[in-house]
Amino acid sequence: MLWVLNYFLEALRMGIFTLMTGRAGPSGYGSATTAEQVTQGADASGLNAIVTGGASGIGLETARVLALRGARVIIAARNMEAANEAKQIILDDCKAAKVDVLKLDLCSMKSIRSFVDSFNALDLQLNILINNAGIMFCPFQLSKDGIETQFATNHIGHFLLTNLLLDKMKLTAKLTGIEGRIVNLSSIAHVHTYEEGIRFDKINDQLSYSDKKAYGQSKLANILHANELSRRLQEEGANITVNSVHPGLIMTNLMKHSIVLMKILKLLTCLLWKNVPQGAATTCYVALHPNLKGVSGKYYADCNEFDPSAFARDVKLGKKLWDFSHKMVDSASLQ
Ligand SMILES: NC(=O)c1ccc[n+]([C@@H]2O[C@H](COP(=O)([O-])OP(=O)(O)OC[C@H]3O[C@@H](n4cnc5c(N)ncnc54)[C@H](OP(=O)(O)O)[C@@H]3O)[C@@H](O)[C@H]2O)c1
Ligand SMILES: *C1O[C@H](CO)[C@@H](O)[C@H](O)[C@H]1NC(C)=O
Ligand SMILES: *[C@@H]1O[C@H](CO)[C@@H](O)[C@H](O)[C@H]1NC(C)=O
Repeated sequence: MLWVLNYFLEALRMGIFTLMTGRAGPSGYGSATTAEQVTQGADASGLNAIVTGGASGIGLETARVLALRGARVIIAARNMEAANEAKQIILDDCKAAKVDVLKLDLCSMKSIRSFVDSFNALDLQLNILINNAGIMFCPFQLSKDGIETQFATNHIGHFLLTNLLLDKMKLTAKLTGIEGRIVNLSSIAHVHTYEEGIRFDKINDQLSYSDKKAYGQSKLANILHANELSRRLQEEGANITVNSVHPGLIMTNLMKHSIVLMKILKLLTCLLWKNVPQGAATTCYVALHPNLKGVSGKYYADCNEFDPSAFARDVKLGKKLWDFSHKMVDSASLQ
């Protein structure tokens, strides 16, 4: 149960009092802020956004609120039935919403490539990419490409997706003069990972696999990645920001692999939990708020900036992960 202690210590470091009371931080928003509140007055009309995992949980609420503010939203989901239901929920809430649904399985590089082909066929610009889909605490399993599934879904899948969409985002930012934004869903759980941060030589090692640490490792990878990409884009002078987010603790389908444990945990720590509209607030803040103009390579929770762990701030580790991920994608596409 070391993971519970680690999460708790991290919550303490981040200011557990603010979390429990919902008191606003320096940005004027806090843990009680909802996605609608944080985007009040924002005009996203004319913007196109992709939300991965937008068929449920925080992703669905994010998609709904972006659409409510006028954005055209593409829900990228592996379960098309759930995605179409999500689309209907959004339309019921706002008749004028512009929502499309496209199939994407982040656990399969083939699926990611065909998603990007379908998206390109729509001939749309792309302003916002929300890398939200994720899985947590699952038993050891290999993806279709032979990669441990939490690392494959949460990190490698989004790595490939982001890289394949990047040219389109750069071109959009150039043509429109509007800043592109990439938001990465990470987690407080990034503090509880393997001893070496990222286990480059043991990603697929079943014997020493820990479902909790593998999740933490993948969420650490999300931050490292966002930071490395942010550096690269700044170097190129591309008008695209990349930031990571911890959405808070929210009871969603994500908990399905450890539902009993999570329910007990929630009972004991109920004041630390948020509802879904609050859970989507930080994502929407980072995706739309004018405060974030030009801000890149940062980590947010409760709509305020925080320092992530030492591993997550390690530039060398970020570069190493970038090269490692590239090799992983290249070797999988040779098979
Ligand atoms: N809830 C929390 O307390 C919490 C805390 C920290 C971070 N987060 C992060 O927040 C994000 C959203 O989580 P959530 O709580 O909203 O959970 P959720 O309701 O389970 O949403 C995750 C979504 O990702 C999708 N997904 C999973 N694997 C996929 C794949 N291979 N291809 C395409 N889509 C896939 C799921 O689709 P299926 O239904 O088909 O599986 C689901 O729609 C995750 O990245 C999570 O790590 C959540
Ligand atoms: C976050 O961003 C990078 C792209 O820079 C991607 O490779 C990484 O896996 C993303 N992860 C998620 C889930 O947001
Ligand atoms: C980048 O985007 C911002 C915000 O949309 C805009 O104000 C700025 O002019 C853009 N810069 C360039 C170089 O296009």
